[in-house]
Amino acid sequence: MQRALITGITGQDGLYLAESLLAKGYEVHGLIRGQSNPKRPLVERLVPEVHLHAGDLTDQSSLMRVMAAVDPHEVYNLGAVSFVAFSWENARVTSDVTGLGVLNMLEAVRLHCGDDPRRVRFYQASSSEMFGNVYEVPQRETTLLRPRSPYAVSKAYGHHMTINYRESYGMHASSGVLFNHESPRRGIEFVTRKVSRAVARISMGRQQTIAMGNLDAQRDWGFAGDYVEAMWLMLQQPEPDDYVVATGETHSVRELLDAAFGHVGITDWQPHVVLDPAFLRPAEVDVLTGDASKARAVLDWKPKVAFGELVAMMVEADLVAEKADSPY
Ligand code: NAP
Ligand code: G4F
Repeated sequence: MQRALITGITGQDGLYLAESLLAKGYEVHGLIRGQSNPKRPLVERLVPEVHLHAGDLTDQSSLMRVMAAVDPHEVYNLGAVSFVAFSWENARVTSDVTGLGVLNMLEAVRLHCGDDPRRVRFYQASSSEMFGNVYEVPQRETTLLRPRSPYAVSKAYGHHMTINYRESYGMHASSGVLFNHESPRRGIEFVTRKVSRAVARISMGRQQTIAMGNLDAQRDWGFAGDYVEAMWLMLQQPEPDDYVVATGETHSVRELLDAAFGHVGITDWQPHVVLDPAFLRPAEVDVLTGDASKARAVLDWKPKVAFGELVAMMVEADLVAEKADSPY
């Protein structure tokens, strides 16, 4: 039986990946941090078969202990401080977890592998945010990085460190440069979920307005369930590599508002949206568009859920959750 270890098991992607690997017959292990993690009950309810192990990406010895206990065939490093806006407020913590945490995990894997550097296959959750103030459109694996936030700088460090460990030690270490991917499980701080939840509440009369930042920002938004399949496919390849994972389609935050409010029959959303400078960022990534043709050609991967379906799925899920008074 294949064994996988997932860091970031309590996050959006960790949960989808765990479900996907369990369905493929894997024994799945997850790293969970903190002495009483508030998301533990959620993980235990959604994926009760997952074995949870205490550890933290900033605590090297905890990672080595978990590697020894699990002896995994595959490691998916999804753990991170992942909210870009927060990364300016806690740049050091972001660097420690999202940046140096990758080095800690790579070292734990390398030392566990001993004389056989390919004994464990490693996936690093890199990000399209690394492209930042983009050098070219669309962005592909060879596009130079120009990160614009402490989060993106930390991800760029983890990305290059993953490549360096592959080249230095011959490890099977791959990096997925994933563009924004969303779902009903997305944290409520991210723009898609913030909008889907507010739209559901506004349509039910529970809320009147939503405070927003830059409506002109554009993102290449896909569905998280599709993107975790690409992670798995990368580790099934004979050789490790880096892949862009994206839809190739870009929409503005304004279009997101059109689609979400439109789904509940509100065509004029202006009265419900208040612009609040508190949600503007010190340095913005204006537009991201990915070219996933390499993933298409090598991994035979392509997204299944389109932007309109994704927004509808998220608003529907929030309507159900609000009606049940049990937001996810
Ligand atoms: P998420 O929902 O924010 O999940 C982040 C996970 O990291 C959580 O499980 C969190 O655990 C864990 N974590 C935070 N600090 C940690 C620490 N010190 N030690 C161990 N684990 C820690 O993120 P996501 O959307 O699932 O994304 C998964 C990964 O892909 C992240 O690395 C993210 O940066 C990257 N990524 C995401 C996207 C996207 O659009 N979603 C795109 C590109 C790359 P707690 O619950 O304990 O906080
Ligand atoms: O949803 P966001 O916070 O996601 P962002 O910054 O693109 O980062 C996400 O995707 C990355 C991949 O490219 C991941 F690596 C990262 O971990 C995370 O998952 O913001 C999207 C856009 C931004 O341009 C932001 O300025 O929406 C704009 N925006 C406008 N008003 C807002 C708001 N974002 C948030 N969160 N809240 C607002 O009120």
